[in-house]
Amino acid sequence: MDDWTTGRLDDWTIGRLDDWTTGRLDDWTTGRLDDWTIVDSLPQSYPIRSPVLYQIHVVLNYSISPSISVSYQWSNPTALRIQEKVMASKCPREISSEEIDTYHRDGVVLLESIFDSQWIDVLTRGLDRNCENPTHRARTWDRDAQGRTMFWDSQAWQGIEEYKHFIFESHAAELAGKLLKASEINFFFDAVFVRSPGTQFSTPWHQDEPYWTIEGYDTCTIWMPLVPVKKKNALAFVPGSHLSHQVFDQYNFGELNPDGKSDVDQVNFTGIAEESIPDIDADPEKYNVTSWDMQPGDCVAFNSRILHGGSGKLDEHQELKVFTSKWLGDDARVKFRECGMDPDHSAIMTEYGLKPGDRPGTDLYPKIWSSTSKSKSSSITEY
Ligand SMILES: O=C(O)CCC(=O)C(=O)O
Repeated sequence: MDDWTTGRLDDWTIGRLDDWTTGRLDDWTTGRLDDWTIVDSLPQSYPIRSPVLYQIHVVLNYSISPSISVSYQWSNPTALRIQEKVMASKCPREISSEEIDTYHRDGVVLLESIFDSQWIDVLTRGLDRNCENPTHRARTWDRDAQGRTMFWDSQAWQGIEEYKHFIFESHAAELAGKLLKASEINFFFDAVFVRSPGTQFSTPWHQDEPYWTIEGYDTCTIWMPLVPVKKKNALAFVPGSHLSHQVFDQYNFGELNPDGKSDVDQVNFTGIAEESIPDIDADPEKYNVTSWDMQPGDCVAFNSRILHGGSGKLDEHQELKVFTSKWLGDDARVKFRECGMDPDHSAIMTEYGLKPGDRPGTDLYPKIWSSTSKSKSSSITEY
């Protein structure tokens, strides 16, 4: 592979691969990648890891094998040596019918050890970059007298290659598809919740769907702690509450704005609410409040209609970094709400030609998985 001058690489990105185990790709004869080219050169700004060694992360989008992550090392631009690692997007096990039933009965299910450490590393690197380069939507939700913070950002995936990689190449969409028994799954958006050690801020109890620019039962959030979290600090749920049709007067998260950021999304449910949101913390047993001790690699998947909250109130040296991805199944449709939306996607949806009642799609809400196509988990070839 010394002659690295032809072919087509449609979509490649730079990433940090420090933790990756690599393997030599000596036999490049399968014909899978004979249709590629380098479409750009190594950016000057990319950090040089040694005087003669560069590493770049290339994502090959190829029709037979959906994506292969490759790290290249070279000592000069023409003599190219290739090392590769296929990023596992294989679901480590089947999602059982009991787990699917639990998801629909309770609105939430814990899936233990469902993402391997590589995905946690990818998302951790992405989260670090996201915190360094927040989007215009990002803000601190809470800052206390000791300077402890709770940071939130959302829909950062277009600028964070690691998030993109996870969204397109992990088995997250497949998980959502299996749980929702969907025929297809579109990505909705990502959101991160980052608490510095000891932060006492606790997420108010709420449902997600009433805030969203989407309406439908077929929704799934995958909540992934990137560090260990104890049951008492993890996101908690009221099982079964996703089946209630009560319209609650919910919290306006726009009020969480200690830095006085402008243009923050606001909601006001008072005009449409039938009742106040119950005081769940006052009687957790009554509501059968449920949460779990979780390790990186575990996730909870939950329906956007379920009452959830209560995460936080960390021990002194405990931090909490959470990556969430939101997925849309068959009945999800665009909805613009007069009470306000948070995060409010109505302007960007309109810009992309989406209107109320539409099935979300376009490059903004890409279709990632379908029950009829061979799933990524089985189509990746391990070299
Ligand atoms: O992690 C948290 O504190 C809040 C998460 C949440 O409410 C959500 O993902 O909808």
